[in-house]
Amino acid sequence: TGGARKPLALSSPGPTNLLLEQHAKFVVKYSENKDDYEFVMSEFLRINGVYWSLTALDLMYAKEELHKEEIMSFVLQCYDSESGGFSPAHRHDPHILYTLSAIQVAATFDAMDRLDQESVVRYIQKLQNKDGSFSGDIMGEVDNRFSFCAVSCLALLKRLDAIDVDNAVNYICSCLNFDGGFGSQAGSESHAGLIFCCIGVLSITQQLHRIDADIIGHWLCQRQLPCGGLNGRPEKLPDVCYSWWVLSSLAMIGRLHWIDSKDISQFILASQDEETGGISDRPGDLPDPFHTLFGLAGISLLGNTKLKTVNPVFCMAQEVLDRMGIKPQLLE
Ligand code: GRG
Ligand code: ZN
Repeated sequence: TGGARKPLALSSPGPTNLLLEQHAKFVVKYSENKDDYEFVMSEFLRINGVYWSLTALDLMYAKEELHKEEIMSFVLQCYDSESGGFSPAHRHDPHILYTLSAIQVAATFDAMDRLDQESVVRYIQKLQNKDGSFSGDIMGEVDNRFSFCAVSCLALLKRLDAIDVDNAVNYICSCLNFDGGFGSQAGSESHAGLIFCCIGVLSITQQLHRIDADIIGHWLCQRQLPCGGLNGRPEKLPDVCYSWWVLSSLAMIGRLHWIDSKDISQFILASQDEETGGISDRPGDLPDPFHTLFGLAGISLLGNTKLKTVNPVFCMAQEVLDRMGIKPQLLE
């Protein structure tokens, strides 16, 4: 394939080593930049930004750089006791997306006992619809991302019994497309991010036999472009975050070795910012905590031993899941 690959190869090789210290500094600085106008607009103010930053640091063995008590008090400020859900920030509206981030942060800090677990479980339970799907909040929008969030929250809370799991899985399976992939709802176009969510639900619920791993594995491998990076669906640009959505999906179905790991590593490494630290969506763009986490998590999945092992389903350090005794299904 060498000849065909050249025109779209990486134009400049960029960094080729993993710049761990710079990334830890980048993430910590991001979280401390509180007076900056840009900070007000930035992700660390939102609870999902806290999850990205904390998990990135944890994978780099640098979680202690963040102040546990300060962060847990922010998490609890995001709690909406009326509904039982978490909002992105104090006095905003609760949503299942932010509820997952809150639980992931609490789990990583070994602080699950600070949550009002019964009320959180009830919040999630109420979001399940008759057909097994999940709404993201009281507005009612249905999306397989929300099924993933609901099922992972309940797995972390050890309360999967609170929902109709069979129905949740049946809904996911009803979204399977002819190309072997999944979209956001029944009939929607296949997308690597949604495939991650759907395979994630099947993995947590031990139902991976319901999909054809070969067909979906091929679709996922076709996301790799000549430059080494992966896109989320055909005809789209490569993006570092898809290294995570695709590689973790392949890892769950035991097909990670199907992809060219040298080329994808090189693409992620080339997306590092040598000056500021941090990883961006593709070489030459500005770094952010989201792509820094998913770039690092991808590199961890590919076996880099300078990072903690990441769990492909929860995108958290494997040792956190081990400590909690949570074991999603992974195909050989
Ligand atoms: C705990 C790791 C973890 C995740 C939480 C929210 C969530 C679960 C997963 C999100 C998965 C994801 C990235 C879905 C993508 C949704 C989507 C349809 C994006 C399309 O966006 P475009 O069109 O991007 O801007 P492309 O790259 O397709 O052009
Ligand atoms: Zn991205």
